Amino acid sequence: MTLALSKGRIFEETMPLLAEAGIEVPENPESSRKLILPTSDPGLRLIIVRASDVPTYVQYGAADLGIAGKDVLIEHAKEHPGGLYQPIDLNIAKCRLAVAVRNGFDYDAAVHQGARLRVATKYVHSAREHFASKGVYVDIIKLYGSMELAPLIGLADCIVDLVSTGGTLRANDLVAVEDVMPISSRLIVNQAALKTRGDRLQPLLDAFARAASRNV
Ligand code: PRT
Ligand code: MG
Repeated sequence: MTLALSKGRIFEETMPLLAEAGIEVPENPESSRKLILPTSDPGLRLIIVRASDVPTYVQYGAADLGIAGKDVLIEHAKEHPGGLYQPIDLNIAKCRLAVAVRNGFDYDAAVHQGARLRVATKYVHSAREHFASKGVYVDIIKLYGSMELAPLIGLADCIVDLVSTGGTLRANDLVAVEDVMPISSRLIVNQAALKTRGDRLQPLLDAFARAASRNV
C-alpha cells in the first residue's frame, strides 16, 4: 500500500497517528530528501508530494491513500470530480479559510448586496462560492502564493487565504474580516483500491479512525 502526503505540517502531524497504529517511519523527508519512505510495516510505504498534488496521485491510483487539507480537496474536486473516497477527518493541520483586507478597509461597506469586489486567492472555487452565497459579484484573481501582497499594492480589495495564528496577516497590516470555513486534513482513498484491496486497506483505515477520534 502507498500513502501520499506532503512534508511539513501534514507529515509532522501524521506521524503520531501512524505511531498509534503501531507504524514507525525511520526517516524524515526534510533531512533525507527521499521521496519514497519505507515504514516499519512492510506492506506500507509513504510517498512525499506537493500538498496540492496529493489528490491527483490518489485519484489515478498511483497511491492507494493520501492525506490532504480540505482546502486542497475542495479545489481539486471542482476541477477533477470523482474517484476519491473521503472517509476520515483526521483533525490535523487545522486552520481556517478567511477573507482578509487591509487594515482600515471598510469591508462591510464594500460587500453590500450587488457590490463588485476584486478577490485574490489560490482557492478560487471556495472563494467564488462564498461570495455567491452573499450575493456579491467578484472578479477572482488566481495567485499561487504570497496572497498577502495583493491588497497592499492594489491588485485586489481582499484575499481569501488560510489563517492559523494570524501572525502572517498582522505582519502585513491585514485583518481577517470573515470566516469562509474551518479547515483540517482528511484521509482520502482511491475508490478502486478500496474495492479490490479493501481487505488490506480496511485495517489501516480503522487504525486512522481510532487515532483521529482521540485527536478531536
Ligand atoms: O508550502 P507549499 O507551497 O509547499 O505548499 P502548501 O502551502 O500547499 O503546503 P503546506 O504544507 O504549507 O500546507 C499543507 C496544508 O496544511 C494546507 O493545505 C492546509 O490544509 C494546512 N494548513 C494549516 C496550512 C496552515 N495551517 C497555514 N497556516 N497551510 C498553510 N498555512 C499558511 C497560510 O497560507 C498563510 O500563508 O500559513 C500562513 C498563515 O499562517 P499564520 O499562522 O501566520 O496565520
Ligand atoms: Mg505552505
